[in-house]
This record gives sequence, C-alpha cells and structure tokens, in this order.
Amino acid sequence: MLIRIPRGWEIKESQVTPEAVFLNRRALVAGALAAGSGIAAPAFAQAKDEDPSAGLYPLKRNEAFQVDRPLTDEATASTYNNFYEFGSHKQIWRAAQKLPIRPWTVRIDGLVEKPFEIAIDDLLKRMPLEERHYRFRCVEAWSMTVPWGGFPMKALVELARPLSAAKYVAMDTFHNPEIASGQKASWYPWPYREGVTIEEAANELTFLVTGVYGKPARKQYGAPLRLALPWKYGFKSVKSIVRFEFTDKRPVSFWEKLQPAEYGFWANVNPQVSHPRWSQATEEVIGTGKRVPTLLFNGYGEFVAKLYDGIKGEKLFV
Ligand SMILES: Nc1nc2c(c(=O)[nH]1)N[C@H]1C(S)=C(S)[C@@H](COP(=O)(O)O)O[C@H]1N2
Ligand SMILES: [Mo]
Repeated sequence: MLIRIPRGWEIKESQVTPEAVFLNRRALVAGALAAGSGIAAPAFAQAKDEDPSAGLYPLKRNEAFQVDRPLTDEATASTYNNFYEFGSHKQIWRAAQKLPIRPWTVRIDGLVEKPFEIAIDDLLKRMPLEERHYRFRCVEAWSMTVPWGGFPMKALVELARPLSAAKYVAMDTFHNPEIASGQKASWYPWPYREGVTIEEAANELTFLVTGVYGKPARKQYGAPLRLALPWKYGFKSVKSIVRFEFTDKRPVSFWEKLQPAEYGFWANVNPQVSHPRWSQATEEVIGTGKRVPTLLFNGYGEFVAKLYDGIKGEKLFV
C-alpha cells in the first residue's frame, strides 16, 4: 500500500481538503463511482413515514447552549458533508441514501457490567431527547451551525454501566462495502472508529445525534446515530455508530491511524495551534462566503477546558 502525502508547498489554499490529501487516483475514481451510483433522491427527500422515529420530532430546544451566529441553512448543510464511506468529496449526500437505517442495532460491550445490544428505536425511547444548537468546526477550516436533535452521551454511559476500569469509549461506524463503496478502498482502516475518555463522554456538551433540523437525521449526517463534539475538530464526530466499546486502552481512530501527526486523539479546536499544513486561525462559515476568527475550544471552553487541566505532555490541539 502506497499512500502519497503531498507536502505543504504542493497544496494550494483553495485545494485544502486535508482529510483527503492522501487521495491518489484510485481513491478519486472510487469517489466518483460512489457519487454516480447513488439513488437519485433530492437532499430533502425524506418522507415523514419513512423513518419510524419521525413522530418524536421536533424536540424541545435546550436553551443552555446558545450560539452567536445564524444556523446554517438546511439545503447547504445537507449537501456539504464528509462521509468517506460514500466518497471522498463533499457531495456524498446522494450516495448516502443507500444506507439502510432500519433495522439498526447498537452494541455496547467491553468493560461494562453486562454487554448488550439494543435496537435504535428502543434506545430512543429510553434516552432524554432534546434539541441543541451547536457550532461545528471541521479541521479543514470551515464551519457550520447546526440544530441537532439527540441526547447527552452521559445518558448512554449510565445505561451501559461501565466498570471502574473503563477509561475510554471507542465508537465504530457500520462496515458494509456493498452499500458504502468507499469502504472498498482497502487502504483505509475501516470501519471508521473514534474515541473519547470517559470524562469527555460524560461531559454535558457531548451529544449523541439522532435528528437534525427538527426531524430524524438524514443519512448523509450519519443516521441513525452519530456523535457531536462541538469543541473538537469535526472528524471526532463519528457517524452511523453501531458499537460503543468501553476500554482501558486509548483507542486509535481512523484518521490517527492514517496520519497521527495531523489528526490526533485529542483534536481540541485551538486557533493558535496550526495544522502541520495550514493555519487554524480562521474558518470559512459555510453558506456565507465569510471567514471569521476561530475560537479556543470552538467557543466552548467554559464547559470543557477543565477536562484538560491536569494533562501533561500530550498534543491536546492536533
Ligand atoms: N463514519 C464517518 N464519520 C465521520 C466522517 C466520515 O468520513 N465517516 N467524517 C468526519 C468529518 S471529517 C466531519 S467534518 C464530520 C462531517 O459531518 P457533517 O457531514 O454532518 O457536517 O463527520 C465526521 N464523521
Ligand atoms: Mo472534517
């Protein structure tokens, strides 16, 4: 396997799609195929009766989480997505419609009192659902503001009953190359995996997303269950989760396996710490054509800065 990583000076600012820099011709071809083979459904096509959880929405908004910018408009947000399972470009929404989201079972295992599986609709019944408006900052220096529906991850941790030895929670995306043609690209370490510490998982900001824009999440957002960690770069917010593994070993995530110097475990947003190949000082607010200064912890320091106080010798911002 040969992954060619372009050097910084070979990349123009306008081409910065950092998570994709190792793309070679094969990957580009695979992406194009994925885009072409999707079912032709408009980005908004999601009949209410298609999703058995539709009746749960809209959810009551939790006003504790305020944002200082307008929400990104839905048409823009639902047609500009990262979801490498369906291609390495931003227009994967069409190909993602192939993902079957029922039945959908989530497995909770590892260092827990008793491993179990739960169907997504049973999980939804047991979790405290609400809407939250969060900023969202991708490592590629763009951002959105999104009205997520879902529940605090803390509620899932309580349901899981982890043993005291559990220090981290790893999360895996589905693996089905027949449906997600991006997963036929064997040079990626599928399935997509991410992880957080138990303290991060239980932080009040950490949100498991089941809905977006007042209805069940469209498939391109990572339906039926994805993470939202608004103070970390977007790649930490893993989509279409099928497994939560409680573990005492720090998980090595998808992007960290590929490029540890560029996509680390912590990946907290910090405008003063550049990505090895570009500055993180500002971000393009998608849909506005404007760049704005990036904020430390993406503006969420009051909730999360204390999580990192005692941590020494770690790259907290890459
Ligand atoms: N399974 C999976 N999860 C993923 C990704 C992915 O490619 N596969 N991309 C990540 C990245 S890089 C970003 S920026 C966000 C994008 O979320 P959005 O499409 O809802 O904006 O999803 C993250 N979660
Ligand atoms: Mo991203």
